[in-house]
Formats: sequence, structure tokens, C-alpha cells
Amino acid sequence: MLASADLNGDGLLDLVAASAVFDGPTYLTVLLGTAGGGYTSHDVQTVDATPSAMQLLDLDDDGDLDLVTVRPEADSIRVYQQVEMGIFRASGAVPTLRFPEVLASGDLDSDGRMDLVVRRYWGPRLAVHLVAPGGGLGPAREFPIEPFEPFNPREMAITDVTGDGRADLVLELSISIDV
Ligand SMILES: [Ca+2]
Ligand SMILES: [Ca+2]
Ligand SMILES: [Ca+2]
Repeated sequence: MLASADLNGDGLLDLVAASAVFDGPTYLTVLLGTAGGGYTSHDVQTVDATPSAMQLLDLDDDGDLDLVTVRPEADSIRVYQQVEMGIFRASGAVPTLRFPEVLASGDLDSDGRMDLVVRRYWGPRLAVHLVAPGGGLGPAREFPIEPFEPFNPREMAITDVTGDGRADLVLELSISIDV
């Protein structure tokens, strides 16, 4: 499981990788991109389980990217604050819909802050968490997915597909949600 963004502002893509060792711990590793196209390991920590999805977005409104992870068993979003460049530390969990498995981020309320969408893999529900002014991941607001196709693809993205200046959520089919 990977998430990528430029964490240290050098114009090169950096990675956060979650990987499990068989019968061993799960590692969360920050890899900084190098000018030669490679990556150097910057920080490693162990976490309790491999997430099914990760996203990087600024949750505390301080201008740097923070990390969120989900796994279906948890019914919550795990939050990791970027405390210094490329260093993430666990800073709590926010309840979300049951069996969260897929994440996407985008600015859903057009306030300039990226927000978070959480989706179940197999159920016709998704939850929106808005990032508040000054920071903080807001409570889950659940929406039905209609029309629903069982076992939607895991990919989910937020972009303005209808060209009306409002963010749309893109699944296998395109739907719009009002938040
Ligand atoms: Ca970088
Ligand atoms: Ca931040
Ligand atoms: Ca927003």
C-alpha cells in the first residue's frame, strides 16, 4: 500500500509505504525521492496492521500533508500528523462508516482544503469527512451510492467531471454528491 506526494517541497515525489512482513510487524516507511530517480528511507515505524488504503492531505491546516489510513476491521480512520518534514506520528482516530476500505481526497466544499471520502468496498454507502478551518477531520456524513453496482472497483477519485466547478466523485460510474 502506497501514498505519494512531495513531502519536503523539493519537487520530487516522495512515498509513504505500508508493508507487512509475513508473521511479523507492519512497517510504515517514508521514502524521499532523490534526484537520480531513486528513494532513500527517511523514517520507519511499526503499525498494528496493514491498511487497505492511505491518503495524504493536510488535516491540521498547517500547510504540510498528514496521513490517514483505513482498514475494514477498524470502522475508523487512523490519523498520522506530519510532525516534522517526512516524520509522521499517530494522533488518534476518527470514527467513520462501517468496513471502510477505499479512500479519496478532494475539496468537496470548495473552501480550498482537501476533504476525505471513505467508501465500503461492497456496500452502497460512502462517508464524507470535511476538513474544518484551522484543521480537524469532521464527523462522518454518510451518503448512499445510487445507482449502486455491487463490488465497485477499488479505485475512487474526486475531480470535477461535469465542469461546473464542483468536485464530483468518480467510481465506475460518475455521481455527484451535495455536501
Ligand atoms: Ca520530495
Ligand atoms: Ca498538516
Ligand atoms: Ca474542503
